[in-house]
Amino acid sequence: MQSPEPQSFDRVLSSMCTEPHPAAREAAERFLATNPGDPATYDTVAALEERAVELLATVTDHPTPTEASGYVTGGGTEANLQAVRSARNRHPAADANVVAPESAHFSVHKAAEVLDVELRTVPVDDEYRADINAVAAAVDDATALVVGVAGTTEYGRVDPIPELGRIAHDAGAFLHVDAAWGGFLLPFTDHDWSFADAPVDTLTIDPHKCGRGVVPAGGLIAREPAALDALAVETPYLETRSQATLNGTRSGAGVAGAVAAMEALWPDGYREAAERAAADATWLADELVARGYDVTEPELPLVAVDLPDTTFEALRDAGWKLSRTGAGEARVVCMPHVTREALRAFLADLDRIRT
Ligand code: 0PR
Repeated sequence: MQSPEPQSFDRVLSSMCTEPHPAAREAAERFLATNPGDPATYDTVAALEERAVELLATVTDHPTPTEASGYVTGGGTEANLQAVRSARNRHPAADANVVAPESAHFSVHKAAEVLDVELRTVPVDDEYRADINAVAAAVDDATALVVGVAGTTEYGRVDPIPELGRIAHDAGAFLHVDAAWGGFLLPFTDHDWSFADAPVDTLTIDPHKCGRGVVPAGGLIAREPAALDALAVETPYLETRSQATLNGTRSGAGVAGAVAAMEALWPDGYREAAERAAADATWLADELVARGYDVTEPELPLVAVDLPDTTFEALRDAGWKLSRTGAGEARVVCMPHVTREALRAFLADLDRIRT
C-alpha cells in the first residue's frame, strides 16, 4: 500500500516547523542513508556537518565561524540538554544547578531531570521576559548555567541576554541562549542575542525551524571548543576516538538539508522571510485588536491572542492547527508557509464563527 500524503501546511498556524527549502529537500533525499555520527566512514556528510557549523556560527555572529565548535543535533531539545550537560560537566560543584526563566522551553526541564541537576525557574516580567532581579537572586556558587531565551515558544520574546551574561559570569556560571526558533529571525532585528552581542557560551539554533532545513536538524554552537570537549566520550570501536554528540547514528539528511537551506538563504532569503513574517504578524495583531481581542504585541513574529474556548475549538474543527499558551491564548506563529492569504482565510473563518 502506498503511504498517505503528508498533510498540507495550509492551515498550520502554531507549528515552529515549516516547508523545507526545495534545495534542502533535494539534498536531504540524497543523504538519507548517511551517518554523520561515523565520520570515518561517511566523510562527505562529515565535511558537510563542518560546513553546517560554520554557517550556523556565521548566522549567530561567532567571532571565528571557521573555528566554531558545535554539531547538528536532533533538534532544540538535544541542543539544550547538551548545553546543560556541558555546563554541569565543567562546573566544580557536585550539586550544580541551572537557572532559567519560567518561559524556557520544556526541553530545559527534561534536561534537568535526565541530568539530575536542580532547575531553578524564575519569574518573567510583565513583558514575558526573564526578570533580571529574579535571576540575580536565584544564582549562587553552585550555578553552572544561566539560560536565556531569544524567541520564546509561547510569546516570541527575547530575554535581556547581555544582562543575563553578566549575572552568569559574575557567579562563575556559563550562559546558554536558546535561539532554537528565533535564531534565523534575530539577525535582521536590533536585539542583542548573539555571540557578538553578549558573553554567550553556548547557543541553540535550529535549521528545522526558521532555517528551512528538513526535520531533524537542530544546532548547538559553542564559543569555545571546551564546551564540546566536556561532552566527549571515548569511542573504542570507531576510527574516530571520541564523540561529543548525544545520539550515535544521526541524520545525514538533516545535515545536508541544513547546509543546502543555509547556502540558499543566508542572508538575503532569511532577511526577506523575516521581514515578511514581521509585517504579517503586525498586520494580524492589528486585525485581531480591531475585532476586540486581547493580543500580546508581537516582538518576533508570533501572535498570542485571547480567544474564547468555543471559538478556539470551532477554529480547530475548521481545520486550523492552533495550539494554546500555558495561560490559554491561541498562538499564531508566522512561519514561512503562513502567507498573508492564509491569515486572511483564518480571519474570514474567525469572523464567520464569532457571528
Ligand atoms: N527551544 C525552543 C525555544 C522551542 O520553541 C522548542 C520547540 C525547542 C527548544 C525544542 O525544539 P525541538 O522540538 O526541535 O526539540 N518548540 C515547540 C515545540 O515543539 C514548538 C511548538 C509549540 C510546536 C507548540 C507546536 C506547538 O503546537 O515544543
